[in-house]
Amino acid sequence: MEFKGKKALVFGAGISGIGAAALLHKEGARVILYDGNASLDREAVRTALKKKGEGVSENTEIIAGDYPEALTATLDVAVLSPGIPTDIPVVRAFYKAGLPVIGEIELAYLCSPGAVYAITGTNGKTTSTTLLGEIMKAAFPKVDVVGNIGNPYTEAVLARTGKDETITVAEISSFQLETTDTFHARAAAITNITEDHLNRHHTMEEYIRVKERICENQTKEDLCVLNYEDPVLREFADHCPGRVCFFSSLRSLPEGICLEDGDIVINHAGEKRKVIATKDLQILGLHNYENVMTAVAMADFAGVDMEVIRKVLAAFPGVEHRISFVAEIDGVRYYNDSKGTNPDAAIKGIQAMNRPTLLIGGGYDKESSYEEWINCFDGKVKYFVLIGQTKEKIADAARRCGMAEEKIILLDNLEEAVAFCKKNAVSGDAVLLSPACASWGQFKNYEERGEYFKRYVLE
Ligand code: UMA
Repeated sequence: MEFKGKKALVFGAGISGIGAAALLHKEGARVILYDGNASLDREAVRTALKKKGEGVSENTEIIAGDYPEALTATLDVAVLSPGIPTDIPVVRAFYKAGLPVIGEIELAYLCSPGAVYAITGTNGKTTSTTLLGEIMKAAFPKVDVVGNIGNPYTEAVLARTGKDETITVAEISSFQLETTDTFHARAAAITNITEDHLNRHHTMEEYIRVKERICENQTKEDLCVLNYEDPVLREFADHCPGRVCFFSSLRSLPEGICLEDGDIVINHAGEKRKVIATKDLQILGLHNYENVMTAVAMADFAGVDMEVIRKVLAAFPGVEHRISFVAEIDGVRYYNDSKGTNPDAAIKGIQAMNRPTLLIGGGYDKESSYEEWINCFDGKVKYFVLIGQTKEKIADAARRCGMAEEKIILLDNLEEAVAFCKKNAVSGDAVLLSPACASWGQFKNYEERGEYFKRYVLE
């Protein structure tokens, strides 16, 4: 698709919309940036556009609030931000009028096709994408890590010039996959598919269908990495257009990447290659080993030397605030899982611990129940250190689950909690912040809580 001289509407004035507007300007299109929010901060949008390059703001007309229906007939293309559902009346009217509708990802891809390594899945996609990005950066001169991870693909393409050899590593959400068309991933991965975003996709079938679109346009020359333990994905392998590489954290696979006696290995054509021993990784937990397998399968396909892969894996501290290793002090390892903002996420946190653990929990009350989380402690929790609005509620749940009273420690704040842990942990223990609650009330967000935790640990 050629954009020069075209009149393009960009729907959504968030970070994707700003990137798309700037890229369309660079491609020679006239741009209208539309946002449904009538009280959109136009000044902030203008400032963001200005930062994207000369003439971007001047070339962009901004419309906010009700959509002027007569505009559609004058447009050549509409570009949707990920947050715009494709079934809202305005977008339905675009389709009805025969207007080409593409997403921000498709726009970026059209303007800079090339080697794309794309990862989707309900969970694990940010860690897998970050890790793959690190490996690729260690092996190739130009790599962009883009997409749902928080860095719009269009913005990365904006910085590219002429015939560009940059490799794109992309985290792609189901929202973004609704509006791809020619987007072609040289290697794609689906980490897992469980119930999520049903308010947008309406049914599980539709959510699965959209996720599987990441493999659209692939051929047998391309790689598709799938989780063998996910029944939906195992079935998808039968009609997936790419060459499938399965991974499993629960069994040995004769063909694929898997865990064998604590090692991550690749089995292919009767040959076994050891990637790394899980004890040499800093990130913990089966779900993280799956993230490692996803990234390794894709990097190996890209031809990255196993020594390079191994080196990056051993140094990878994880994604900030997700069971990430902070420091080892006097033989005690400290982990920050501030992103564990609900019991389900916190279950992953404690399951990832392989040492006696002093667990810091509690925070803002979202009216969750905590028994399932506590029942996963598996005898590992030496002290259960509780803070925040929910501390009494969690303590009661712990008592109901049979936890001994002397293990339950109620304190006022995170600083006191870390001080208690430092005083009472012994060499060989772990200290884990994994609150199972939101941070609000004591902190702005989970990032801030995680930053304070690190500061108190390192002080
Ligand atoms: N808007 C409308 N009408 C609507 C919906 C939104 O006009 O019906 C407008 C809003 O008023 C707002 C703008 O659209 O001004 C926001 O656009 P957006 O929601 O697409 O957000 P962006 O800031 O462009 O960020 C998007 C992704 N957001 C969503 O998918 C909701 C970011 O993923 C992504 O990092 C970014 O593009 C760069 O690619 C966030 C996310 O929550 C992190 N993703 C979901 C997830 O991970 O679960 C899918």
